[in-house]
Amino acid sequence: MYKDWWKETVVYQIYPRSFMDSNNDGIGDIKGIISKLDYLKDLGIGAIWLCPVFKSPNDDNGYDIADYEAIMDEFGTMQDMEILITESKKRGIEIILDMVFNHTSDEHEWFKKAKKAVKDGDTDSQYYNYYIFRKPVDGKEPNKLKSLFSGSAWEYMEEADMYYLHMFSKKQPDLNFNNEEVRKRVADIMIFWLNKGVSGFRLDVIEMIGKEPDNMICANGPHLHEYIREMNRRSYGRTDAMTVGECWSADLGTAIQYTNPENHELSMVFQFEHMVLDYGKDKWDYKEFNPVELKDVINKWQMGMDKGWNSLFLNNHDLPRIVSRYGDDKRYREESAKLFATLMYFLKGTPFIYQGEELGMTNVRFDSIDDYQDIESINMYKEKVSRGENSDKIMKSIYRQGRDNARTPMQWSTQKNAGFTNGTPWIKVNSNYTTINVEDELKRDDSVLNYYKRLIHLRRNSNLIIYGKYEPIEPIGTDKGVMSYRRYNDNGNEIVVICNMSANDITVQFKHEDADNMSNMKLLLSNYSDIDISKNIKEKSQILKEDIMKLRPYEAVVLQSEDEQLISDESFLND
Ligand code: TEU
Ligand code: CA
Repeated sequence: MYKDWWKETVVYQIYPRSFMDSNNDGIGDIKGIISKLDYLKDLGIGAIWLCPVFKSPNDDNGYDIADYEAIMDEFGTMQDMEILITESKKRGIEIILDMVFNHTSDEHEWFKKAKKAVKDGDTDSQYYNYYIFRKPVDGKEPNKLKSLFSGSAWEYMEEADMYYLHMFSKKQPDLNFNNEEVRKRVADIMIFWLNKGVSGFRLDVIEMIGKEPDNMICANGPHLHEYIREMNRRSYGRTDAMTVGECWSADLGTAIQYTNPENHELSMVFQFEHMVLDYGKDKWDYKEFNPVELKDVINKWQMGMDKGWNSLFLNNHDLPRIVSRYGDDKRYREESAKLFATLMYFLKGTPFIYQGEELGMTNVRFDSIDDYQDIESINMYKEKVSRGENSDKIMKSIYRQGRDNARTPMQWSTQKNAGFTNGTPWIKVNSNYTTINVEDELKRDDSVLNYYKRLIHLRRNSNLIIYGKYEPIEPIGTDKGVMSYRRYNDNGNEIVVICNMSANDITVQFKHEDADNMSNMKLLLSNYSDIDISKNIKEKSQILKEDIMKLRPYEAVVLQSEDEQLISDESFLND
């Protein structure tokens, strides 16, 4: 790979358990992914972020790793993994592995040995300090730290009269990164996978590895950046590998510290400021989404990340599907799915598309909590019901924000189980697979899937979109949920993106100089299929007099400067 290749690609995130099942056990697997590599090549992506495939008891669907250098039985074998890496590279697709180092599974060898050492008081054991054990205080938990999966973050070990820390499930004990031996083992694991040909890592909750639990510090600890720089030096920093760290609490300042190449830490981070706009007092307490807030947050990160590099995403395996969350999956499903893709993927940064997003897949509603699989939702449900809260209200919060919304099986066709498996799927398929699936959308020119193919193709063939400068275009009176911006370079090439992020018809009035500039531009892309780009090139790009443009619900309009030849012949669509 060449340096900074990851700035010029589009990444596709696969949640293996739900992507494609090749042996009819109802669980997605690596052979299933291999069988869909041509689909991904055709989509135009250049890298796969693969959620954890390592040996795991699946308490948290693979985010509880029992052996970082072995493949989970349900997903296949190390040979399957090696074939996936080779076959992906043949198609110009790099593999990015999801590494979970904040914690291991309690079934990891390290934890078994650590528990024994602690029980035996064997302080000479190298494993004694691999995890975070504390004595009870007044017969209780060492402090009030809470797990993100409900309840205390401390689990009592009767046999040793000790507690161990777990910021997630009790089967996910936190590693002690203050122990240099642990940091060395982690670096060795990344070297093992780099030697196998992977091209980078997504680093799970990396902001938590420097935690100081005795001072109630769980993220952004005092040694965090020191540990990341050390990790960089010892492993991936010696290669062109891409790294992206999951940092829920990152702000602009810390994101620049993580991603400024002069700091030798990470290539990118996933920050979540645009992904908590409908959180009330917490994730489960709903607050009405206000598109103006999304515009302001995106503008802040686009204008502010001058020294670093943004990741661009609205979906992942932990988040509800954006078309249901910020869009409208009833009246304007396809328009709003395409709208948010346009909004995000003409920005500056690396796009991360989550499996099924390219189809406009939606959230799901299962009748019973028993149909849900996600430990976060189930633990929350049990905790709140035990406190006497109304179960219907709790279920509504799971419908909105539950992680299983993103984990229903990929919808390939109208066949049984959406073509995902001939067995019984580990989680129910969303019943709308009969109308939302790859097979149908490949055939329809105006489908969400073909829109994504155009977007990805344009993006990967345009230095202007990848490296061009960014500037917001503030219409006059910007409180209506319209977001518009321009991308431009020094030789006058320019793209203008105008997005109505609402379900209403909107009349936008631009400042005269902006409207004047746009009126000389050509239409490049529209998410409404009644605008035939070739024939009505002037239609939308003619700003009506008085500098006004009318936008329909969730309408996106992309203009390009006269001399910019970004209009691609559409032949690639039928590759
Ligand atoms: O997620 C970290 C994390 O904090 C999220 O679980 C978040 O708290 C919650 O999902 C908000 O919706 C990472 C992984 O992405 C997630 O799948 C794992 O469950 C978690 O770490 C533990 O490894
Ligand atoms: Ca399987």
